[in-house]
Amino acid sequence: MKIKWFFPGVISLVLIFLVSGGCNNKTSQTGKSSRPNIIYIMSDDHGYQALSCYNGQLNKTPNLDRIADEGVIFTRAFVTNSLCAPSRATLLTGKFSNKNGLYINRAGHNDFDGSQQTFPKLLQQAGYQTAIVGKWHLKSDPTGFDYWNILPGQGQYYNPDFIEMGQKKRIEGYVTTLITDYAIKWLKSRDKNIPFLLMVHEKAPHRPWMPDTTTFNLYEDEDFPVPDNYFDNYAGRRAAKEQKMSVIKDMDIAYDLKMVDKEGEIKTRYRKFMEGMLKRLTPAQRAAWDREYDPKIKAFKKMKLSGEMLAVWKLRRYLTDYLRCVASVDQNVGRLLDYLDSTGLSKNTIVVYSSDQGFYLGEHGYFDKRFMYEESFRTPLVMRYPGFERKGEIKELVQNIDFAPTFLDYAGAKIPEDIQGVSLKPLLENGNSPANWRKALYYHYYEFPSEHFTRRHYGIRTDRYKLIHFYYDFDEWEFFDLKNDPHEMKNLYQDPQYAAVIDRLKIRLDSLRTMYGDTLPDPEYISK
Ligand code: SGN
Ligand code: CA
Repeated sequence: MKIKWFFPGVISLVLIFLVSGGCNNKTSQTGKSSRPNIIYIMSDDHGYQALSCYNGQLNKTPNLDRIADEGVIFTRAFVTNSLCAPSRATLLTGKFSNKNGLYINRAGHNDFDGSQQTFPKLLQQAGYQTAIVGKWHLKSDPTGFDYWNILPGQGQYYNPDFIEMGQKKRIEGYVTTLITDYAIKWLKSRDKNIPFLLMVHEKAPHRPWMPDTTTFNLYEDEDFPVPDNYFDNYAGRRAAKEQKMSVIKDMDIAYDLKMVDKEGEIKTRYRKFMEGMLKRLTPAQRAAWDREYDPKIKAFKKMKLSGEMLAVWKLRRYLTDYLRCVASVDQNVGRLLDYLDSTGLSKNTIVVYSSDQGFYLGEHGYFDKRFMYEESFRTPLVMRYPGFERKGEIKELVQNIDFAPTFLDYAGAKIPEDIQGVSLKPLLENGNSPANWRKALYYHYYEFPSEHFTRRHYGIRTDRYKLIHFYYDFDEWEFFDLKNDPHEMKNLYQDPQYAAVIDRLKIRLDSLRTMYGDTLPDPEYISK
């Protein structure tokens, strides 16, 4: 206002133009913008096997499929470090862990340095209003957001606490619905004259997979298919064998699978944690919960399962809860899409759905993530925007370092040199894929020793091959020919037939490490 009063006429128009971001901005004098809005939705631990648009046989996700049907589906989208906090830091910065400083989840080490450059800050500088609702998991308060309303830590499924701009409050309801309520509320209250970035970060379907009572009718008695490698013997793969994320051995019957019997006869290591979570439920929620689980508990106790029968029961019990959590995510994404359609926002809004990483749904006998094997290295990624020329499947290798530059590119903002990802715009705007797209991906996982005991490792993946180096307390390489062995069961590292391929891959791996600046030994603090 002051500026207008002080500099009348043409000068004030020029100033408004410059203050609002200059030529890149495409903001008209009325304040209306042709730059797209961006809604980035990220779930937590949603494996691509549990979206029907990825030909998943497990469930139906009509609303997530709608994004893919109206837009694009990436079938080779990957993360840099398959763990929550590191993925979030990569998303915000467009950089690998070794550059953004966030390597692991462990308490005390997942404080994101919020003073560094992030894409929401750059969008703000370019004239966007920015907001984030839902899981944050980066310890330090969000920076670069005009509005934030986050879950503390991992958050709770039922009646969760939210921290809204620094104020903590317990809110009654189911987390996925509440996050969507807040997202829509913010969309309604925002300044309608300037473009926005809204990040919607789900808690679901993270462990311990507590479904909403409204989904209890789904997947009852469903005989989910058991993956071919559920009973993997891990021959030739020591790190794959020595983990602690086995459904059979490590999944807790009371905590993970909700067999908290009233008689207290089912005594497990983590039972008390589920008991604690159930205390949060209102009497009505608890009554609905008990109506669902009590008969299951009774039947389970009666069956006295063991061996293979118990193993398969555990997997199906796990999948039922997991997929019910996914169903809530799908329904709530539908609510958000309906809101965008009904307000006309769909016309000028890029909608992205992804996860912080993939997840094992029994493949290799696992739950959890962390490994560079496909199920957790990959992540679902679907996007829609009327401005995309490309439709359908995109097979190019993309990674979560690419989000930041893509969003900046669409906003017409400058992409800083130090961002390590590349904009996906050339893939989305042309009918054909660019010839010079990346041909190999780099990965580095650090959190060991830790909860699921996944060894530190780094590696390279090309269209066809994968080479992984496990290091720290032992030194072992794994090599897979994904064309012949898509489920990564045969480590061919010692196979002389592949010696030349492996030598070449090692050279490419070294050059990726150099390119991404990841040549130093792991930072000292991780070892403590
Ligand atoms: C919790 C889970 C782990 C999970 C990590 C990281 N245990 O610690 O199973 O690997 O989160 O998940 S739980 O008993 O607390 O459920 S991440 O998505 O945040 O990286
Ligand atoms: Ca996660």
